[in-house]
Amino acid sequence: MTQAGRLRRVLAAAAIVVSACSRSEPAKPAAPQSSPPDSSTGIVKGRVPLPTPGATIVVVLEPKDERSFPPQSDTPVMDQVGLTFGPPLLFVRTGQPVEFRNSDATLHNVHVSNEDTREGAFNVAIPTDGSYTYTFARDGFYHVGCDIHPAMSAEIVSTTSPYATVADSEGTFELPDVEPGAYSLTIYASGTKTRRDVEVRRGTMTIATSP
Ligand SMILES: [Cu+2]
Repeated sequence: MTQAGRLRRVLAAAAIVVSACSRSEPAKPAAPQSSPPDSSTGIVKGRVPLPTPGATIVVVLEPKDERSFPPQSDTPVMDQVGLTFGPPLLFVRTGQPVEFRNSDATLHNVHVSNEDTREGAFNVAIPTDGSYTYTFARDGFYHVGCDIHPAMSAEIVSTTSPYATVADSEGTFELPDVEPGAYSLTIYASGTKTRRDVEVRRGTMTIATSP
């Protein structure tokens, strides 16, 4: 191994030790690693162990204090194309409109119910090229189905907070542009819910998560 190669290896090992230590201590102001899109906000990253391969893990960051967020600039859309709902998982904001479309040459309906309470949100038929706009009144996970084609299904996650995302196939997630402050981070994985407090600061922070 070359001198430079050895040095790189030592530095990499040191970086691992530093990051391991910083998890158990109060976070120190981190050296800027990369420039966030807006330097007054934070980027919250983390990795969640996948309970099963391909499991859907939803991560939601909610402020501890009462805060109002600007409305969405674009209306989220759930379409029906080729006897399939798309996207299979849609994030929407509670209290803001969502558009449901039918781009198929066949009649569909959209039947939405709360996954926890089983309470129906709405059930409407949507003809070809038609659309229906609905505003979710409560945060939650919603199941989307079409009674005419029982194989069609999708999920909607409605949150008041704009900071919600889904982890990738490795369990990695990233929430950009987070206003600094005290938050509660909730991880939904295969029917389980874990919650922890997070103090978001400017720059990039990595959350250590346990199974
Ligand atoms: Cu259908």
